Amino acid sequence: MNITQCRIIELPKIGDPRGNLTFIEGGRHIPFDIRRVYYLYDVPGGAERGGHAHKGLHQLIIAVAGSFDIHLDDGCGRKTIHMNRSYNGLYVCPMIWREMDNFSSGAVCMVLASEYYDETDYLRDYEDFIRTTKEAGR
Ligand code: T46
Repeated sequence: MNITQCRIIELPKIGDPRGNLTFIEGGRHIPFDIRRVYYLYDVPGGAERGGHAHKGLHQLIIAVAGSFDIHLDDGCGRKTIHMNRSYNGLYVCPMIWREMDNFSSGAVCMVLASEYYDETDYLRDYEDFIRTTKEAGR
């Protein structure tokens, strides 16, 4: 899998004078079934999150409030995406190194994930990640 498969998915948005509503249905709006939801919040200014890849996890990352940057790296190419829309989700496929920074005050990063938490799914060392991508034939 490579970075070209990581893309912004525009989610349904129901506009209303009372406020907007966005919904997500697993397997329908996103290309996997949802097993886990988690979110980052109260992120201090200047903090960085991520700094790892997942071997098999599919994710949708959403800035439900505020904004932040995500830097993606598949071992061959890199791209940075600024997340600042509550109705946009960034689909991240397996074997993508990601780093997140530039969190605005009050930012909330919600992640929908295809699997339960499993530390053995993580590659937390960049050299290890590069070695694994090479072994996989890229
Ligand atoms: C990603 C970014 C956006 C759990 O116990 N359960 C969980 O579901 C998760 C995600 C984490 N944890 C524990 C494991 C660590 O002891 O919470 C601690 C911090 O987790 P992690 O280092 O994974 O946190 P981030 O913010 O660097 O990364 C997480 C996701 O792992 C990652 O896939 O894209 O959020």
